[in-house]
Amino acid sequence: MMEFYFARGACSLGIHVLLEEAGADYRGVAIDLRAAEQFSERFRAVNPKSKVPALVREEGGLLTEFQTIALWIARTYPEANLLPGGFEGELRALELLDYMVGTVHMRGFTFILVPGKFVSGEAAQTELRAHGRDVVEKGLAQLSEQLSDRDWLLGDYSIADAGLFYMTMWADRIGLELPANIAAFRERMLSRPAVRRALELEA
Ligand SMILES: N[C@@H](CCC(=O)N[C@@H](CS)C(=O)NCC(=O)O)C(=O)O
Repeated sequence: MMEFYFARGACSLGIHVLLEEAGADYRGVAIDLRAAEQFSERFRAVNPKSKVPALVREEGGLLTEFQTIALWIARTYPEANLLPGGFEGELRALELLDYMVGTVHMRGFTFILVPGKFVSGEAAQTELRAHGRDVVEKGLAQLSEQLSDRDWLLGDYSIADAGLFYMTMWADRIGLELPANIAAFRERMLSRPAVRRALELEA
């Protein structure tokens, strides 16, 4: 059976949602980031990058990186309708995910949540946190504009929405108020059975 490595409340939550949306047959394996389990020999043997999400498929082996795993799920389970139509639709979904994961997450939330990974000293960490907050606020404003008054980022529900969902959970964690349309988006996500199942599996 396919194995999905995740950490509770991490970005892997978005992939957990997509696996549930797709009705995939998988076994979830929780990695405790607080206990630095990502650096354990056991997990490094699975994913030498020491990162979640990581998906070990029955055929084709390990797949890492949020966007890549999301695309694989969408293409492997087409009946779940997780990608907008055509090449252009696929590009738009990946463009959004790249922005969310590569910029808002990696250069925003990460700097706010774990500045000590990058710089030492209180002043430098405060500065990095402020920079991260700026990136996140700009990112959410940009995503709010993209969402506009639609239910989902690209009109129909897609892999991009799973990315935005984990960002809304993280915004909550750092006490950041969401733009009104993104707050409403989060409520819509929370009413999806697949999202509720993913959250229960991570509780
Ligand atoms: N570029 C990776 C980022 C994944 C990532 O940053 N995962 C975090 C959790 S949200 C992680 O595993 N952190 C552990 C660490 O950096 O030691 C992806 O797209 O999957």
